[in-house]
Amino acid sequence: MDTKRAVQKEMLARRLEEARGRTRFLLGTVSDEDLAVQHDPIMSPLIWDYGHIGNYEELWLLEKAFGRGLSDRDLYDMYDASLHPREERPSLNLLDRADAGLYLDAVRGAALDALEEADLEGEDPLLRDGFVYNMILQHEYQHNETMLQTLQLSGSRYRPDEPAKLPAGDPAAEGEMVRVPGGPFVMGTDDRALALDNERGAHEVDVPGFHLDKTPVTNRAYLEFVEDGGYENENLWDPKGWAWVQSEGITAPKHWYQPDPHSWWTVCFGFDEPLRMDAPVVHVSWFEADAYARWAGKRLPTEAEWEKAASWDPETGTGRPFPWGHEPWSPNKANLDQLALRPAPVGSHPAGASPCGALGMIGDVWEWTASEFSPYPNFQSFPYKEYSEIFFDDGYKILRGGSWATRPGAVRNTFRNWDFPIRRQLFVGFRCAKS
Ligand code: AVJ
Ligand code: FE
Repeated sequence: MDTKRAVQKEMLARRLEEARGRTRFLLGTVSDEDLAVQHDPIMSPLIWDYGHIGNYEELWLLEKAFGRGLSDRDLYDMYDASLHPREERPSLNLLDRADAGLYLDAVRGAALDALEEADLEGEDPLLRDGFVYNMILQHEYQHNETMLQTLQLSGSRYRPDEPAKLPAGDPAAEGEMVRVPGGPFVMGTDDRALALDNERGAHEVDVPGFHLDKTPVTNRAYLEFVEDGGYENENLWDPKGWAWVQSEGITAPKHWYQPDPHSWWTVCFGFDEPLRMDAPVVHVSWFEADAYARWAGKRLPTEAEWEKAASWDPETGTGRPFPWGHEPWSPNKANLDQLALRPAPVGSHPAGASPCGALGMIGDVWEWTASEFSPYPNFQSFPYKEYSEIFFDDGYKILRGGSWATRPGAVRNTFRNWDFPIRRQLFVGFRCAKS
């Protein structure tokens, strides 16, 4: 085996170990009781995520890529997300922490054995360039963020021993807009090693020139909308959004409250704290983002506008994988990787600026866009319809850019996330655009 392939396999093996370390770190903070409870009807019990991470690895890596599954069908069935809606998951006979731990170890041992023999240069598109390994890695990263959403919803106290320190913000960046020049750019990618099916293929899109907020909307700006009666003004809302705020009695972002009529506080992983005015607003629905944008005389950017602002370098006429360029993430470029527990003050990562000068495109908060989750031209489902295809054109809105809770290997300029427009459990905010 040549050295390049040996190094590639060694890197994949290390990443698999590193990912598992994070999964176990997150679960290690949670009591057995909290692991088994369903904290919210839209989330799984954390113990389901744990077993599901192992079963996904078994299904795609051992069974599909190598034809060497270990478990019986009942176990596959139990952890198949498309067979069991979340409300059913607590009543399944799930593996407990100790048994799930043994199961994940058995799968992982077999996965590493298989990696030694894998032909990463052959014709099999699952194995070629390590695609299936990268897919299961990203799956574990994605569930790590889901697990943090569950912990935040649970109200249980969660605080790692050493939270990551965040740099100071730049007050001058708040409220500014940058200009993105008009013209065609290349959206999406043809990459078949890392990219997931919905990011393919690369295609030209002509995006007229527009202005984009330099940073995500802050708590300070959002509070002005709240205090200006934004939640009582029907004219600002999409009709479905208006029906939603009315029926749910929604008057502010999720987790906000007023301990007295003059102050606004929030709950961050079980700890009460005053709102940090210079940080992006988080835990807002698409409907709230859309209403704020109308109030501000702006609109949400389309998905194509977002990607062009994050990636397109007019000087070279090419796209960048990350706003700052081709280099991998480092902590000075963006607030990612889960250990800060919150978005940073806006303007705090100037080294992560995109070519047009937009800040915080990756990290801090996911950003709602105006666009529906739809396939790109020439989309081909791979390796399974349940990753993307079954969700297309079904009322999901696109989110871009990852959050502080996203692992660095799970986000890039082309990455597409999606959820329903009423959802607020995500670490999600937004920024506005103007034609
Ligand atoms: C891409 C985040 C929408 O969590 O629902 C996890 C990813 N797919 N397991 C989700 C996913 C299968 C998915 N999102
Ligand atoms: Fe999953």
